[in-house]
Amino acid sequence: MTDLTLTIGDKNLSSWSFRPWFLMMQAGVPFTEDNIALDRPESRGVLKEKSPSGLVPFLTHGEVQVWDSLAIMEYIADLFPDKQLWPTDPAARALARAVSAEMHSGFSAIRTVWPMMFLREHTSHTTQAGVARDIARVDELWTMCRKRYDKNSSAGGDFLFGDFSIADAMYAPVVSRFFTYGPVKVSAESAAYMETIRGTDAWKKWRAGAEAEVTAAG
Ligand SMILES: N[C@@H](CCC(=O)N[C@@H](CS)C(=O)NCC(=O)O)C(=O)O
Repeated sequence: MTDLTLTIGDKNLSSWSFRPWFLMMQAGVPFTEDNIALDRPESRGVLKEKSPSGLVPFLTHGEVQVWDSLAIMEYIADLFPDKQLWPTDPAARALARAVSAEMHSGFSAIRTVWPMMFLREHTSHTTQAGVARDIARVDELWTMCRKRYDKNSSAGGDFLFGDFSIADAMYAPVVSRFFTYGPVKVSAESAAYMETIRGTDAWKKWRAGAEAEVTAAG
């Protein structure tokens, strides 16, 4: 198979980049990483020249270029069916897609007011009404999924749908924000889920990469 190259932004900042990188790393999909530093005088020009959408992330696979985090993850799921990156049960898969789509198109208050700053924890912040509403909805979704697909269910596992899936990658940057701007009040199921995500190898590797980038930037 032709090599996959995933182009991403700064690991400390780029929440959209985090999603497909986290998915591919956690699922053991081999890929080459390319980086475009954001928020620099030259960033816009580099993005315009290299990226189909002028944004990161984007995936290059031979002649194929895929932009947009969710489209990239769908493509990876198609390329590697054995990895079962969506739940196999149709009802669970439909719910996982709905939960992922809700993240992709919603939660604008969290995304605007609480930008991802991966390396920071317990940052002083404000919690506006919109943010509180978004937190409550995320908590509701996580709690519902964890209760439905807990260890005693046939899917059995610690992720949103039991086994690791695209839905977990969609919410990984939210987990980061909840640590950065926390402590955020969530259910016991959601709190345990956040620790599951923070305990993954992919999370630890992304964190190490973010630290290295910040150190290199001085
Ligand atoms: N909906 C897109 C959003 C991509 C996006 O907004 N990327 C940001 C970085 S997190 C970006 O490239 N910003 C650069 C800029 O606006 O100049 C996706 O899911 O990939």
